[in-house]
Amino acid sequence: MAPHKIIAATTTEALKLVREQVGGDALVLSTRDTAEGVEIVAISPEALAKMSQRPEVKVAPVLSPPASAPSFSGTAPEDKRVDKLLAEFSEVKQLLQTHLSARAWDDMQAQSTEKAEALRVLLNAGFSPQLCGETADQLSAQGPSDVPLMDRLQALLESKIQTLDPLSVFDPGGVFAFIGPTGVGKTTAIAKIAARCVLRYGRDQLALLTTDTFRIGAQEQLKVYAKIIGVPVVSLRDSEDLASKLSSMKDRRVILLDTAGVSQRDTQMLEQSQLLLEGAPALKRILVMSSTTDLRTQEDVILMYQMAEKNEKSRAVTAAIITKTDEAAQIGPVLDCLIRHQLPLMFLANGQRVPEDLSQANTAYLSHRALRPRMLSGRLNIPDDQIPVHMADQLNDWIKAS
Ligand SMILES: Nc1nc2c(ncn2[C@@H]2O[C@H](COP(=O)(O)OP(=O)(O)O)[C@@H](O)[C@H]2O)c(=O)[nH]1
Ligand SMILES: [Mg+2]
Repeated sequence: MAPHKIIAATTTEALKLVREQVGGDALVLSTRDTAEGVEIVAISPEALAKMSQRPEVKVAPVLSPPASAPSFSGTAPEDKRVDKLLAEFSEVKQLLQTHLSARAWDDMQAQSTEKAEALRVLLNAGFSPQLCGETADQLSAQGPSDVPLMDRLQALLESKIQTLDPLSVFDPGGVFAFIGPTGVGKTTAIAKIAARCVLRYGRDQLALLTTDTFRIGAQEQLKVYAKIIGVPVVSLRDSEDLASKLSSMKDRRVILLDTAGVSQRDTQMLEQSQLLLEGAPALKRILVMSSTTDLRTQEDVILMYQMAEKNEKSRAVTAAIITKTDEAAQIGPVLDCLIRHQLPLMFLANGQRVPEDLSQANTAYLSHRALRPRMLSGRLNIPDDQIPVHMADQLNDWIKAS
């Protein structure tokens, strides 16, 4: 159960051996260059836990121990010391991982300039380290090719975006709730889609509903659009209301439900999810995602919605809409979330005009634009020497693939 010392010609090989001999979750304790090659000392988490267990010392029963006798009873100061050690250990681990990542990056640049270039392009386009690592691996697995790198990357990205024909979504009919945080463009998207539904199914086959009773004026916005296209709008307040309103609209083929613009971290979001679950169990969810939202916030939104509606297949998101592609400098982050969560993309909204600025998802356009961010300043690009820091957590994946 002691730490393992492993020596190999390159860091990549040494880490491969660590993975094989100590396990995928091995903790690297030290690394250095030796005459025989790169030396890595690693330990498994189980062995570390065993080593850090406090010794069980049997103290002879004495009536009054001497004042200087050490205490082994697991006192609070002792616990603090262990916590401090663990915190220091995790800091050292982070440092080593970044250091190893830098070496793996050097190795990669030396061995496969295409793979390194692919990583550089994808990271600068705003994709997550996870997707960057995976896509660069796929590219290098294709082997040598005469096709330019950007074209190959574009094709790879394109193949990862799932799309859905809007007709297949709305033709069967039903209740469609548009969900997403404040200001992403839900109401505007509903207005654009409603105009298309009127043309396809007729005015008497469509109704608009809103749960957006939180903000003054929110319903007015929908009412204005509804008036223009000549369809009714109903406001909802509680779950009973929703169920009864829906049953009174059985003759309508498509019902578009506008939800309140609440933060994903607000309790109102949970209340609203509950209202939809109870009032319309068969409802389909359409997630509206703005391309101007940053990667972490977008991820947070998706995870919070998943938590609010957990464990029910029927509650999964049916389709996604990406809005504000006209405003975003880069669309990598929103595409990244779409791809990693396997959300089928239905529409793209590229402007404020109702009903014009809405088009069916075009994967070739999306991947082309994603790889060529419209940044005015190249100064925001990630410098080469910082790439390993961004990719440190992906280190294990690199080693696995190489
Ligand atoms: N530039 C741009 N603005 C949009 C787009 N979609 C919606 N908006 C604007 O974003 C703002 C918020 O839209 P709204 O539909 O009220 O968002 P909601 O809170 O999610 O319902 C409004 O000013 C819309 O005109 C789009 O695709 N591009
Ligand atoms: Mg709204």
